[in-house]
Amino acid sequence: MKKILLLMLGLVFNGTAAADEHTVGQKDKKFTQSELTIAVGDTVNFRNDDPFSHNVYSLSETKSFDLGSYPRGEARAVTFDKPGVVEIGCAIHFDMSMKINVQ
Ligand SMILES: [Cu+2]
Repeated sequence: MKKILLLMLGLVFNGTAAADEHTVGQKDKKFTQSELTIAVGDTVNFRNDDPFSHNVYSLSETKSFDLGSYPRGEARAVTFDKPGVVEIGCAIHFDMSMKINVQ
């Protein structure tokens, strides 16, 4: 019983340990930041601020994902759970790119 309680406390602690949220916009066919440094466990919200659809994806080993394409005003979130560099792009506009350093 004691063990379980300690385990639960540990989980609560880890879950709230300064996990930050960041927002990166997509505006005028560019990511609003070309580079962003975050901590392991942080979440980045990718928000489309253009009047047309964007995509967000990464093929990086540190974090590979594809958020699909979505319209203006919509945001989709990714939590980065491993340290490393993540190269991010938009599959609709090939010259859109940014880099996230997860530390
Ligand atoms: Cu785009």
